[in-house]
Amino acid sequence: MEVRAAVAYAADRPLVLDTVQLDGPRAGEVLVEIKATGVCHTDAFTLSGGDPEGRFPTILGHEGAGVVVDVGPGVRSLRPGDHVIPLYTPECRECEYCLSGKTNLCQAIRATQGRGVMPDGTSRFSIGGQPLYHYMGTSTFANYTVLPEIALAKIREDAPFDKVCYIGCGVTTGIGAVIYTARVRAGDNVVVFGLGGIGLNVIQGARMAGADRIVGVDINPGRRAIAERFGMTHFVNPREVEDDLVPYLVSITKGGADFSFECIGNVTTMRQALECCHKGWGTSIIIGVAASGEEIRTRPFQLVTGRNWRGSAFGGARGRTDVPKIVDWYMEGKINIDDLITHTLPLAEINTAFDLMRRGESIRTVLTY
Ligand code: NAD
Ligand code: AHE
Ligand code: ZN
Repeated sequence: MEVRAAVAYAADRPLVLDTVQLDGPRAGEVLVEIKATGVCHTDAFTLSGGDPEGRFPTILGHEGAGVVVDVGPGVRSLRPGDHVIPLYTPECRECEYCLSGKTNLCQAIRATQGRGVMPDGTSRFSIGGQPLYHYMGTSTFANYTVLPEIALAKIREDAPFDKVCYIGCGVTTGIGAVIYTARVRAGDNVVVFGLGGIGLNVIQGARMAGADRIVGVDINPGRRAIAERFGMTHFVNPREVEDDLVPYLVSITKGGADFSFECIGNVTTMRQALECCHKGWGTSIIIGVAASGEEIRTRPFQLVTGRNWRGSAFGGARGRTDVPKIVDWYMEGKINIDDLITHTLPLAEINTAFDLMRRGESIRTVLTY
């Protein structure tokens, strides 16, 4: 079939709205009509050319929501009409990783996903007979896409697509990092570096967990008001701190953070996030994605003296199990998504969505189809 897609033909170039060819679902695959998608910083990161797994030409996008249109042979858990959220971290419930109970990083299709193809090694998208790469197994910047069954969470039908698409990445990544990865407890002190589409969800998760001090760090003063609305108790603009940032954060958190979260993707702030943690037990969680070739540094003594460095992908959430629950939390008013979606635009204005993010003017832009 012919579908409408924003194609990334090359790194660091604007996306081009084009009509592309999409083949139907093969065994174990599902055709989904995408109704809405968020634009995450990771899409911009890959488009910039900084992602070692970035391949072009491709159809980016990984924060979508839509409706099942058709299923391939062998698909049992979904049928046409089901409402779904695509999962860049699938959940097969059969691989060693899923069965371990220790991680959400299902590996069933990770290798082909990283190469921009479906599990059988081919692409469903093409233009003029030339294949286009899939992205993160989702490619939600198209009004129809094909995904493996294990990469779809079935959600309730009364949930609005243009809001719950954000659960496909940012909401789950931020809230999940707090409750699934860190397991923040009531009374903990938390520091959040980067108050964008992810960091504000970390703030929201920390408030839900009953954290005491929730310190937000951002160079954009415009983030203060919204972060306070979501539960931040102290704002720190590093450009306004006269002495070193780390001791300042240690003092605000009464000896150091029980948990810190890096939501920027900058290796300097990753080091600061570790070093502002409490001696003896503080844990820093890296969420931000750093560019190809970057490495983190610290004095090993920071770890010898009891600080811990960890990471979190998709908030540690098991997609098919946890995403429908997070949709319920939204529908029950337990989490706020609406106020983080600062812009809603048609797909045709996708390049504006990237510009708004780069200029720090949006938290999340949602594109509708
Ligand atoms: P965003 O652009 O919306 O937010 C980034 C924020 O960081 C902005 O508010 C910006 O002002 C602030 N910032 C930039 N440089 C800073 C500095 N030096 N000091 C303090 N603040 C600074 O981005 P986002 O969508 O929230 O994504 C954040 C990061 O998380 C990105 O690296 C993205 O790729 C990554 N991410 C990771 C996962 C995961 O599963 N691990 C999921 C989604 C996004
Ligand atoms: N492809 C990059 C890494 C990108 C990355 O870390 N992706 C996160 C999700 S970011 C969503 O906005 C993730 O889930 N990583 C785990 C995984 O298996 O990809 C690279 O460096 O190669
Ligand atoms: Zn994302």
